[in-house]
Amino acid sequence: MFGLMDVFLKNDSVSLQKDILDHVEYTVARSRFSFDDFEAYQALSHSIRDRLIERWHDTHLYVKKQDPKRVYFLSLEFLMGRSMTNSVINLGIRDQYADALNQLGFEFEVLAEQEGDAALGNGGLARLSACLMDSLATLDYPAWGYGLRYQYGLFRQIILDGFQLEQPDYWLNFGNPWEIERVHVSYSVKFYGTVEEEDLDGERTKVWIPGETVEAVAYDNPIPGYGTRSALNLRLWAAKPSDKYDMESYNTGDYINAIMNRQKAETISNVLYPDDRSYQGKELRLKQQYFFVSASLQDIIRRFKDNHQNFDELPDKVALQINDTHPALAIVELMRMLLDEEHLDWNRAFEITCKIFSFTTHTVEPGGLEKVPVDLLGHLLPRHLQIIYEINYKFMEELKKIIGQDYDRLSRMSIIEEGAVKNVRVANLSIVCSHTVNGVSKVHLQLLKERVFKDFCELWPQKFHYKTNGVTQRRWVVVSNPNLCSLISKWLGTESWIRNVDLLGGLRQYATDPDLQREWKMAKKVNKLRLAEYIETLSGVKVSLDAMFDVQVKRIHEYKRQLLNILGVIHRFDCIKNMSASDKGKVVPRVCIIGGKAAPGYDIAKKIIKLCHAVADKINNDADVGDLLKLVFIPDYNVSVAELVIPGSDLSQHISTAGHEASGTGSMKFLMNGCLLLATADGSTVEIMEEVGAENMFIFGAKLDEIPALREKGASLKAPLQFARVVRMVRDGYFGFEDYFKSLCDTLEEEKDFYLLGYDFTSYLEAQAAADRAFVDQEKWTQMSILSTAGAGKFSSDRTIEEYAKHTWGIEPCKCPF
Ligand code: 26Y
Repeated sequence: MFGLMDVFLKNDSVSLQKDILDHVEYTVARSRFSFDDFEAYQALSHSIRDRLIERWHDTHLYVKKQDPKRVYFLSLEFLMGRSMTNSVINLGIRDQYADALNQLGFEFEVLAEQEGDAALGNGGLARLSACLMDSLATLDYPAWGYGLRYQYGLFRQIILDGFQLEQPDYWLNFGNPWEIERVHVSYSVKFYGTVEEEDLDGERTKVWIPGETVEAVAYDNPIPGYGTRSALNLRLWAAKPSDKYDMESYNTGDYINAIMNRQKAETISNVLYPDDRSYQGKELRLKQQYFFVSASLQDIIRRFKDNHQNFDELPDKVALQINDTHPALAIVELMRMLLDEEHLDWNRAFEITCKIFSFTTHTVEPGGLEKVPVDLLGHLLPRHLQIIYEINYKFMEELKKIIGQDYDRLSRMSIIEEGAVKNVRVANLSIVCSHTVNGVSKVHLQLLKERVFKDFCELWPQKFHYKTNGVTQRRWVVVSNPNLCSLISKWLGTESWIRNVDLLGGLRQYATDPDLQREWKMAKKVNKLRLAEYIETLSGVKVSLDAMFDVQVKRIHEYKRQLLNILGVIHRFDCIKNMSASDKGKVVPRVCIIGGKAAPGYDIAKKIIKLCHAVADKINNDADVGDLLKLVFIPDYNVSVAELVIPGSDLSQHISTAGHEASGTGSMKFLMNGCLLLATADGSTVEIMEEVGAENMFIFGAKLDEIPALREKGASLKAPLQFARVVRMVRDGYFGFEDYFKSLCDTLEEEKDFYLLGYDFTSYLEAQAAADRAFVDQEKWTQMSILSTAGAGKFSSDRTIEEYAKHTWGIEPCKCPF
């Protein structure tokens, strides 16, 4: 008889070597006596995947048997990055694999570099989804992620002559060993057509006769937890042509055209929209949204029906989390299924639905909320539009009873926006039909109350909460910063902080210890060296390791104010140029690093990228400046680039105009890695300040409550002379391209300076000067750096998930006992 332990895959070096070689021969189909790095990577990843699958099966069987309430995390975007290193670390078999590979003549790190990023998302929201999945798995929660398997992820950013060009990211070209294709897990998703009424047992029932049917096929991605055998599933849907309803077109004789039309179905999951703010009512985008929620809900309801018949039990077994409004059609789809397929009456269906959904918003701008033209929705999903109208009608009737005939307010709160083009307000739908609405930071909730969802917050104050975002310390320290990781474990005397990040606070007591300080600085140096080599390979710019590495990496947006950063760099350059030789000796050398993608249609953001390059060209080739100042743009910023850049930074900038960043999660990654923050009091930095103390950060800029008055003043707010001077340098063509930069400079004119760069410039320069002074005193700087890491505990996604689990989803851990 086998014991259970005997059937698990073995993790000793010899077994792993055999396993890898078997995959070389039988999976990759190369000779075990001759294979290159990429083939070794493929074989290695398949060997790791086998181990993932084992745990993933065990977790599923166990959870299925226990049948607890599960959370389903619906998101149109997941930025998973690479999987290999993260997987072996979470499985606890990194060293064993490194050993086995050494025996075979390969190096783990080298093979890890062969992997491309899974970039199925734009930015913050998408990376947050990935961090939350890691925490859900680590904390043994019964959870699933659902999303779309785009053929093309976020575009690759190429820089040509300083201009951004976009190239497709065909990430599946070389196969994806981390996913499992499930040809038998597929559902039909319907579009278009008409709604008819039918008699069913004497009752009138709506029947949707679709005009098009597309098949959704599941691709499963195991998500391993750290220090547990739990592995969750991230199920991504791909569109395939359906063969179920199409006999007609074949019989008409136009065989070739019939095939071509079927192929069109696949376009639904072809490409990720590269915009992370503005929403345009595009049919394909709406199709993507519905395609993904319909397949996910069919899957979820099928799973529920395996063990249950009574839909009143659904809220006890299912929590549906919608990540921003993008999956909001799930609400309407569930209503449709309960009404038209399960034949529940309206009130029962609606009550069940509202108990199941919770909604997190990542938006601060009322203008950034999703709207879908009624005509578009009605054409694509005729039955859903009827349901939306019905929900709205009932909501409006209820609302009138509460607030009376206040028509302005009624029209603001309506799910339907009236006007020349009628729209469905997706956020209003999400609020009305969710039991909880969460913001992503403390100030974000305040903004929701005062600005974004004011009317709703007044109506249902108990519905609105916030869960401060977090990031996973597994990816952002253990995987990306092994030096710091072992240092922390050594000084805390335990590795437990990897699962219980509050323990990082234990570093505080050693913040001034000279031994820790020395080791801390050394770890930073090693990471800076790695980053410096990367910069040199990419741009040919040699940078000094003694300089302060000052980094701003994130999507390019006017509100994030990369332009303020660049203007600050120009000012620094200008000062150095005008300095006496003796003053130059006092300058703290800086390497300013900027990276990030601009949405392809976002003209001003693209100009900011070009300006960065133009300024860099000038500065980096100026003999007077030398090593005192360098400016580098890191192209194609993504998760794996972040893993390299963040550990190697001394200072990082989070400088959005107050009131514009819902949270910001980059700041948390830098903080964990002991980088000091130069920041405005916006989004998550407000809470970071509470944890690490403002004295350990460089805070500047107008405060949230000052902004409206400042904007009111507009042109009468005189920008400081220093600001006018640097803007003039750009305008007058000091960096070339004056015609091209004209419209960018125009946004900085006093009456147009919406993001208040001029107003904040002086305090920005002061904060920068404070950072310089602190850097000179390396002992003090290192202490601040240690205290930053020590204060990062709150910003683990483990804490975020615990809060969601307890207060929003009502789920408990379900830990597989073996
Ligand atoms: C509708 C479509 C165009 C769209 C696509 C992506 C709209 C928005 C987005 C993404 C938004 C996003 O990433 N928001 C960011 O979410 C982070 C996680 O909560 C926050 O930290 C960050 O402040 C916020 O801008």
